Amino acid sequence: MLYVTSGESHGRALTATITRVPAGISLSQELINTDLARRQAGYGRGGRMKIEQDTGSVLSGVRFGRTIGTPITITILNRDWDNWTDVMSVWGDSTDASRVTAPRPGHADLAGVMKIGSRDVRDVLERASARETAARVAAGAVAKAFLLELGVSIASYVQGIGDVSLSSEFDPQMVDYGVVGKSDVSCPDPIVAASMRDAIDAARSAGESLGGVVCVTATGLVPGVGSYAEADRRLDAALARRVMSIPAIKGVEIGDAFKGATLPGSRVHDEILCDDERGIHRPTNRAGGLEGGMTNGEPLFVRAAMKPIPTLMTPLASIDLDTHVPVDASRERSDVCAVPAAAVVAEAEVAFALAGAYMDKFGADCVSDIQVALEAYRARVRS
Ligand code: EPS
Repeated sequence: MLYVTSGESHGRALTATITRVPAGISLSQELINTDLARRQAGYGRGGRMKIEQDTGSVLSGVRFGRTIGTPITITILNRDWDNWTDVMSVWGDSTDASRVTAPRPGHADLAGVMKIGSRDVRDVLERASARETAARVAAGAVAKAFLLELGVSIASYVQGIGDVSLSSEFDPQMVDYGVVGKSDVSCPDPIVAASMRDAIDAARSAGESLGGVVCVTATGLVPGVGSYAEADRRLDAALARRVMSIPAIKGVEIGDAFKGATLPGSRVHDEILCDDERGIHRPTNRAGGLEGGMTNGEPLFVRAAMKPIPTLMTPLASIDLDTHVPVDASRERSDVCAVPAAAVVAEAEVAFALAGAYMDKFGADCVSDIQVALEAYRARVRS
């Protein structure tokens, strides 16, 4: 299952087209819109989220609530388009007044205008904006719905915002997603969540922005999805590539990778046990559910580090592209912190990585055939 998105941040609409979709996935408007609403929420979001109320309209590929094995196109109209029809006009000529000429350090602005030969940063920033991730989340709802048919659920929480973080001893297997769902910073610990909010308030007052760390989990996985044999089928590689493709994500970790790099092997690897009640099982899950490029049947844990948003209300130094004289980097309305939103986007990317790997192993055309293949595999592994 693959997707492609289109659309500019202040253009008319965003679209996602999802291809290689098996027939028979049960889908609902609610499934799509719930994740879109989760992506919009979160403490630290800016004024844009008060304007938008993202709704995914399905244009193709679904009939009577089920996929029919054809490409699915979903559109999300930008309500803010009404305020940008001049600056973002499809036809006519631009006016100098609408040009942006002071690239923001940390954004795609400078390398982008060099790359495409433009003298207007807006040609770049409109697409480099994380607004595009709304379309990814709509697409991700299809991948998640497919995985649900196979007993796989995906969730996420925020581990850290700025220098406020859950303790390094925090066990991700103990997360109560009920608490996470009620937290406006998506943090499972209410005391840490309060400190995260304080950190966001302080950043806002200082004209600053904050990044953080999110953790995505998938449960209900069978072992052996992915590959130890071929580099491009290793599931850890697919997960890292997909999660890394999210704007502002600068690092990806599977399980306790970075902590494990500092410890001896005996304190890193998860022992293999077996008893009558649980069958083969692991007393710990430091590997984060992946060994040898494959799922091992334990819950998957993927973490991602998000850099602070580059648009700063107290701007860093930049230059004017026309004159090369020093100026403040441009200020656009933006978020102080979008880490809770990034967690929802990361869920979508993890869902696509897993959906692709499941389809490689169990089939690609029809959900009920895939379920039969999965059950036969489960039975063989059990025996
Ligand atoms: C975003 C929409 C944008 C920003 C933000 C993400 O809306 P606007 O530019 O109109 O305020 O709030 O964009 C960025 C973080 C960025 O770096 O461009 C969204 O829908 O998520």
